[in-house]
Amino acid sequence: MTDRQFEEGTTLDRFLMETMRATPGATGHFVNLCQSVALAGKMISARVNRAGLAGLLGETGEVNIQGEFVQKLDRYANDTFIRALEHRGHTAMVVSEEEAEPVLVPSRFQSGRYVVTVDPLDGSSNIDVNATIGTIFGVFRRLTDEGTNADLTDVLRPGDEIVAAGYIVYGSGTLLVLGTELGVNGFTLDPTVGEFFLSHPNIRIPKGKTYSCNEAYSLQWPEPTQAWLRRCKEQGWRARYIGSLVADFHRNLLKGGVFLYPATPKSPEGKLRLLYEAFPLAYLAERAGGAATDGRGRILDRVAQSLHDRTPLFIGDPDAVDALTQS
Ligand code: P6P
Repeated sequence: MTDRQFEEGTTLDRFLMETMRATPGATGHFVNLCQSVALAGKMISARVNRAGLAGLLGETGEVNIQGEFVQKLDRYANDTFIRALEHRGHTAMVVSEEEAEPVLVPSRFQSGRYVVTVDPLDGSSNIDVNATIGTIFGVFRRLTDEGTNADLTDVLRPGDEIVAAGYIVYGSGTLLVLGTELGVNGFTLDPTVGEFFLSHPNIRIPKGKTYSCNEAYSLQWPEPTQAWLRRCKEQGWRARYIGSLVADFHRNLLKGGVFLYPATPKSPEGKLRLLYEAFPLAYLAERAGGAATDGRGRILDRVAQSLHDRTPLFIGDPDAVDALTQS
C-alpha cells in the first residue's frame, strides 16, 4: 500500500516519478508505459464523449455515420491503445480483445520488457445509450529474452505474475485507476488542462451490501449461488447493475459490494475474459483488500490456456466472494 502522502493537485506524472524514486531499481520504463496508457485514455475519452454527437447525427437517419462511428469506437480504442504503447520502447507485445492474435511491436520501434493485455472498450454495447464504459489493462514483464520476439509464453501464464493493472472508466468524468504492488490509486482527468490528477489515493474496498449481477440468468445458476442471492434479498441487500463490467467493478471498489457473473448453460465457461478482464480486475481487487474467484478458486491462481479464455467471475467484497466460492 502507498503509505506516502501526496499533496492536493498531484498529477499522474508527479505521482509516477515520486513512486519511481521510492522503488529501488526502477528504470523509468514502467513510468513510460503508464504515461502511454494515460495518453490513450485521454484520446479514447475525447472520442467516446463525442459518440453522443454521432448518435445525434445518426437520428437524422444517417445510419452510416452512427453505425460506422459506434462500430469503429471499439476499433478506434484498440488502435489508439496499441499505437500509444508501441513506439516508446517499454512494450514488446499487446494482447487485445479486438485482435485474434497477439500484436508484436513493429520492428521499426524498439521492443521493451512489458507485455500488455487490454480490453480496449469494455461495455461498448452501452455506448449508444450513453452508459459508462471503459478500458481494462494488465501488465506482465516478459519471460522471453528481450533480444527475441515476445510470444505466447509471455501471456499464457498464471494471473499471479501480473505486475500492474488498471482501467480507465469513461463516465460522468474520466478516471484512471492504477494498481501496483504499492497499492491502488485513482486519477481524475481534468479535460480543461488535459491532465490526470490524484483524486482517489490508496483505494481500499469498503464493506457494502450491494450485489451486481444480471438476475435474468439467475434461475440458470448453480443452486448454491441462487441460495446466496435469496439470502442477500432476505438481508436487505441492494442491487446495482450497469451491464458494463468496468463500471460495475468501479462502483463496488469505491462503495463496497460484489459483482458476479456465474457460468450458465449458454456460457458454461463463463462470459467474461480471463486475460484482459478478470486477471487485471482481480489484481486490483486483491490490492484494494478485496477478492476474486471463478466460483471454485482464486482467479489469479488460474493459468491462461489461450488468449481469449472465458471465466465465471465473482469479485469485490472478500466475505461475499468467499460465500460465493465453493471449494
Ligand atoms: P450481460 C459487456 O458486454 C460485458 O462484456 C461486460 O462489460 C458486462 O459485465 C457483461 O458483458 C454484461 O453481460 O449478459 O449482462 O449483458
